[in-house]
Amino acid sequence: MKKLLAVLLALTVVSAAFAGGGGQQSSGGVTKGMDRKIVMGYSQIGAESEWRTACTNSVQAAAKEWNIDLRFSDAQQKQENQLQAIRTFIRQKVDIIAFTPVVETGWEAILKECLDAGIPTICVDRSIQGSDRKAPNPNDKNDPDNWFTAFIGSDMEQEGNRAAKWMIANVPKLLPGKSVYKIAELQGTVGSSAMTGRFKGFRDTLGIPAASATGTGSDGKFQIILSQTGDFTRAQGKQVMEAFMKSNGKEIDVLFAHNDDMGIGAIQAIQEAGRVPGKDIIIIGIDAVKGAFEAMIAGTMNASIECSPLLGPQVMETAVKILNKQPVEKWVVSNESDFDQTNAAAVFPSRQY
Ligand code: GYE
Repeated sequence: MKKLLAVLLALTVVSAAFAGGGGQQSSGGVTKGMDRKIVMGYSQIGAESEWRTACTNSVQAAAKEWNIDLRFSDAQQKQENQLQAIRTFIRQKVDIIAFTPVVETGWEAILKECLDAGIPTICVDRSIQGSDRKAPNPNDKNDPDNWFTAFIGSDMEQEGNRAAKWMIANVPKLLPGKSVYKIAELQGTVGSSAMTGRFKGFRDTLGIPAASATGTGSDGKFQIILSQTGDFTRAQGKQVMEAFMKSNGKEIDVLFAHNDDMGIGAIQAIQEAGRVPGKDIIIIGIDAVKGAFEAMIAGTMNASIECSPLLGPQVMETAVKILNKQPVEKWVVSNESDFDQTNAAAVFPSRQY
């Protein structure tokens, strides 16, 4: 039985490391900007949201475009699968490794293994604990910013700030005549930088201590009454919102969802509980995916804070620079906007994801 399990596990690791395709067969030629074809191991988190699918598509398309041999691995949301995939990449002696850490902690050992093997790493989208993504002291081995070469992605804390700012500017106009607005929050995957950053940024702008799940902002007008994780998925967003509607359905004025997928799932739960999403309960999401635009145009969602998943081209460009020993920014920040019902219809046709 044990042997059988070991064989099965080995098979899953191998297939996990090669799942996803995306140009792993070398089709010859050289990588753009290089004198040879380079191999990139890529550890993606999974396919939990529309955002993630758009990110994966962007990475796979960009690898083709740059003629990079991409070994793409889907971790199905589990850190242990990511660690196994990265170890496989080290064994295969790939030229460079890119990865999105599902949660912030638990990366020191594996990243040091990459350093020891002389394989540079690019951290994509989510960051690791203790990293401020600024140039570290090269002699301080304990500074997490020394464990990877470059970070490419958004400022999650700022996204939380932007969501709160949109709420402060718009909710009193949409729901006039209230002295306190009660907020329910759907958090992303617990312990991921996308969740911790958005959680903190939202509270900072309102003047609520960053460590408290619930609480009232400094001007007394906004109160977070409920906050729970929906793990960034539509299904769980709906489930948790159903529970929120049961316990506090009549009180909730605003839903802040750490991503659009959970907000979209929650729309259904709100309708099923007999309230009108987008009117009785103002919904603010993050990502600005197609589904959110459709909901904004239909009037069921109110705003979405853009977080760009189109990171592929920057990942490939940065990889080539690193391998050519050219200087790269420690943090390549994405360019983003905010959208709501006033501009959704006009912008929708030009959206790429
Ligand atoms: O917002 C969410 C996804 O890490 C920025 O992960 C990403 C987040 C994104 O599942 O939809």
